[in-house]
Formats: sequence, C-alpha cells, structure tokens
Amino acid sequence: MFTLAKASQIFPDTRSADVVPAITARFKLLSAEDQLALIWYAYLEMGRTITIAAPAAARMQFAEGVLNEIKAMDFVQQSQVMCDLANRADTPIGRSYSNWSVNIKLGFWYQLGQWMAAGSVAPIPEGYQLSANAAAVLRSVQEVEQGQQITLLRNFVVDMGFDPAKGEGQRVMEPVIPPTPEEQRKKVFIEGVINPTVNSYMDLLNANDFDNLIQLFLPDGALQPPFQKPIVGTEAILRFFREDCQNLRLLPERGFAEPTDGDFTQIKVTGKVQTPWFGAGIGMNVAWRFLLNPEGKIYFVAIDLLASPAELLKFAR
Ligand code: 45D
Repeated sequence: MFTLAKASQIFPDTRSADVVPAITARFKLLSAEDQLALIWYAYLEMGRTITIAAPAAARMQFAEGVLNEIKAMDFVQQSQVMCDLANRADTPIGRSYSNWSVNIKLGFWYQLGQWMAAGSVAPIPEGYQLSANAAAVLRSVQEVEQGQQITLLRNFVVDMGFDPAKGEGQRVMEPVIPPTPEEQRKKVFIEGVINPTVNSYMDLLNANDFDNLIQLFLPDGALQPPFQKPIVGTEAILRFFREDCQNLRLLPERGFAEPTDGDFTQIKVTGKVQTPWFGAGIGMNVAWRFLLNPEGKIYFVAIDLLASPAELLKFAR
C-alpha cells in the first residue's frame, strides 16, 4: 500500500519554488565575507518595504549570554565571530549557535543587525564590493517573490555555526506558550473541501494547540516541511511543532479531495501562511498535500512553498 516514498508523490504536478534550494546552494559556495555582506544588503533592502517584528524577550534570553559576549568585543573580534559562524568554524559560539532553534538563531541575528545599524557592532565595511558571484546571487535573491526571499534568509542563517553532533545535540528552544483559549479561536473555511481532519489541522495549528494537533496523526505518520525531508513519528513531529511552529497563521483558501488506493483520501489545499516575524506583511503561497487513512488520520502531509501565485489555483487531476 502506501509507503512514505509513495505518499510523498501525491499531487505530482504541484510546482514548488525550486529557486530556493538552487539559490541556497550558490550562496553556500561564497566566502564568509561575501555571505555576510550579501545578507546585509538583502536585509537592508527588504527593510525598506517590510518590518521584522522584534523577537519577544522570552526568546532573546537564550542568546543573551552570547550576544553580550559579542557586544563587549572590539570590531575586529566581532567581525571574526560573524565570519566564523558563516564558515561553520569550530568555536564555542559556533557550538552554542548550532543548538539554538531556528527562531533563536533569527533573534540573535536580528539583534546583531540592530547593533550593526546603530554602530555598536562591526558593520559591513563601507564600500565593500561583492565578488561577481556574490553579486549574481544577490540579484537572484532580489528577483524572487518576498515569501521566497524570507525563506532564503532563513535558510542562510539556519546552516551557520558548528554542530559536532549533526543535530543530535541538546536543543535550546523558546518556552512553549499555552494554546489560544477556546473562545478566542477562529475557524478556517476551505472552499471545495469539507474534511474534519484537514479543518482541525488548520484550526489547531493556528491555536498553538499542539497536543491535540498531534492526535490527528497516525503514530508512524509524517510531516514534510518545505525543502526538507519528512519528519516521521509522533514524538519528532510534536517536537517540531513546539520548537518551530508557534504563532504561525495558516490561511487556507481552497482545496480538492479525492479517494485513492486502499480507501485512503488525498487532499490538496492551497493558501497563504504568515510567520510571526513579518505578520500580515508577507503571505507565503503554500500547498498542503494530505494523505489520510480510511479512519481520517494523517499518514502524510507535505507543505510546499509554491513556485508562483498561479499554483494556488492548480488542481488538475
Ligand atoms: O549574517 O502546516 C545581518 C510548517 C547581516 C508546519 C543578518 C508550516 C549579517 C506545518 C543583517 C545582521 C512550519 C511546516 C545576518 C505549515 C548576517 C504547516 C541578519 C509552514 C544573518 C504551514 C539577518 C510554515 C536576519 C512556514 C535578521 C512556511 C534575517 C514558515 C531574518 C516560514 C530573517 C517562515 C527572518 C519563514 C526570516 C520565516 C526573520 C520563511 C523568517 C522567515
């Protein structure tokens, strides 16, 4: 019947934003100096049209020690720390960094960016000239839609630092906030889909109600985030929800359901997702591809960042 490999092939005509992994791969070939300057230029330019929400204090406390350490250094040392992170050098700061959840990493850079702009942390040298390759990567970043741009920035940051345990180290994550109280929850409406599992999935994720959300999955079910391998099994998926999925806003718009092999049901939904970092300012175009077992439990769900807005309306059989 269904294996994970087969499940991941449902709705094969869904086009995801392949430019994101392609540009990320080119970025990784650049020197550390070019990487930092490129991110700085991209970040300054984005800042003209959109504001990043300041991270909550609860999130920043985990990076505070390292941030204060960096703030006390001179400019040469500060530049070295940033280059070491980009180079994934084995340093104490590089090791701390790799254990942080994505949002803590982003909060750390957010703070450094503020300090760089204010002049208290080493800026990118005035008049720094990107290499020809770096300039080309920057142009590619500028050409994609905003939802893809923020995904690129996030990708660039996530892979910095030094992780001797390759992701198996002691994770440092923000505290899990309590779910939204029942009376404050809103329900989504998905045109073309009336399925209690899919609707509950959206509503529970929007309410940060991860303990009930995980109940919708089969014990060996899987969730595949954009451009990642599937996360398999209750424990790993729940950990991912708690660590990376707080305060997301899912805005599904329409969908299509059909029966498939072995009395399973496959459902594709398209719509937008907002991240707490940019709020309503950036809606990422996404597809959810669900595969439900005959009892309506989730065996597989993939979240794809779509190649273009036209994909939102594509439901060909
Ligand atoms: O190096 O249904 C400086 C799942 C220069 C869950 C800098 C989901 C030097 C299931 C500027 C200082 C999660 C999969 C750096 C749905 C330097 C589910 C700083 C999807 C680095 C729907 C740079 C959720 C900075 C999605 C501060 C798709 C950069 C979520 C900041 C996507 C970048 C969220 C930020 C994304 C990027 C968030 C804040 C893409 C945030 C991106």
